[in-house]
Amino acid sequence: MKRLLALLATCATVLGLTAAIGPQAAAAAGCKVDYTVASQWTGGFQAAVKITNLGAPVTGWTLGFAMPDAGQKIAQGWNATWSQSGSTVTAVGVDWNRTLATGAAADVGFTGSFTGANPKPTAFTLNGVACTGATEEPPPVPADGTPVDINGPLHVCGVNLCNQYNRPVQLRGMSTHGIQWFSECYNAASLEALAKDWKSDLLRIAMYVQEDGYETDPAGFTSRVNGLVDMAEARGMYALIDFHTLTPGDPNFNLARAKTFFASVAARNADKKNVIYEIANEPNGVSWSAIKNYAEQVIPVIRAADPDAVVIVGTRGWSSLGVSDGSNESEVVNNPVHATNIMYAFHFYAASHKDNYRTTVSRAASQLPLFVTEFGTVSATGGGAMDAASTTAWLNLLDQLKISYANWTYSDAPESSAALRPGTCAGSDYSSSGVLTESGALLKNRISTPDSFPTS
Ligand code: IDC
Repeated sequence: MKRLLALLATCATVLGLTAAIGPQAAAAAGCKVDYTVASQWTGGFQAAVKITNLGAPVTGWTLGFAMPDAGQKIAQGWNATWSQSGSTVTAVGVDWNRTLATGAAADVGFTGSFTGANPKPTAFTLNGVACTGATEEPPPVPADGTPVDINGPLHVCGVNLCNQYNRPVQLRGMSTHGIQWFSECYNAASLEALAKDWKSDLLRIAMYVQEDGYETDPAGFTSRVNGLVDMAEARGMYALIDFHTLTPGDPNFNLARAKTFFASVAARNADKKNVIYEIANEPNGVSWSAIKNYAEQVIPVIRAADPDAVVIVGTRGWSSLGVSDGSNESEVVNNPVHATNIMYAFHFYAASHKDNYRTTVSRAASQLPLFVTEFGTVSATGGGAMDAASTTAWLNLLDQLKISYANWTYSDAPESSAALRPGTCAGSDYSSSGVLTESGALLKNRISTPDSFPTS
């Protein structure tokens, strides 16, 4: 035993030195250590030590603790490079466990000798930080109340959407289909399910202008939009009023209609906390300067009636920031709309728009306030197979960047982008899992997780 301990002491010095000059490990804030005496015999014992990283990921770690009794000595350790100096014990992660993601654990252990009662060590450090078993930041406690109760009126702060505490928030929700076609899908039961079961933060109200939409009955469509704003408000959801221009792609074609419509809805809803205006769904076949010109005529009309609401401007190439037309966000960055409290729309369809679009959004998000007012889990036709992997990559990116989104569509349209199975809106059940399509199930799963809205 003496020889073994002497050998260990020599190794400890060498290994201790190696650790000191080795690559610097990032500090782990937040860790938990479970120390168990797995077995014990006369004068000897075996300990199992589980180290859980509750902080940021680390690419190297050093565990430190003190043996509580002078007679306790480590003999042989595994899964770490162990050393002991007096009562101070150090274990350094080895190749196969030195990288610990948040929440990941390393199991290490050793055999040792003892002379007294063999008490267990109680205080541990990981990369110098005390392991209290607490995470780096306590997980967000969902605040009570609806999204609108908690966040109040919204505004743009830097590149983010901010709440009444001037803190960035991400809204996650659903878009209607064209309300001229699917009005039976938007009723008390369906909106109740969206607010309570889906925990949706917002409802986008897609009011087509053409295709039997607004242009056929301006007063009727204006009143239907207002009715849906009220239904969303009553359930604590934000309402995104979408002037759903699509064909023709030049929003200036509808400039006069836009001015009439927005003057009316902005005056009527000016005192509400929950309204956001989206002035042109998807400009296409038109230059950014023409879109900007349209925005600079419509925004003052809204501001005259409702000075503080957030306004979202569509972008070139079907709201792709120009990417679908071979351009990119620089045309907007270099020539932004002259207005405050505005954001820019970005749309994607996960099966059609992938890495190059994601790269653009990642880059643009540090320069432009972005809002994904529409996206699909399928192809840009609104049909075809759902691309779960691309959808997940997109939603993870949007979560990370705190970019708000609305999914196309909360409807029972006979196309794979719809969240509800055909026939759902003829019935009264919007809550059971049986009414969901594959896309609906994925989205409900994603949207219904707790929001982390800051409240101070
Ligand atoms: C699609 C609908 C489809 C409808 C078509 C034409 O899903 O039922 O027949 O519009 O009105 C968009 C548009 C959105 C499209 C959607 C899917 O904003 O109106 O809806 N899409 O094609 N941009 C990219 C895809």
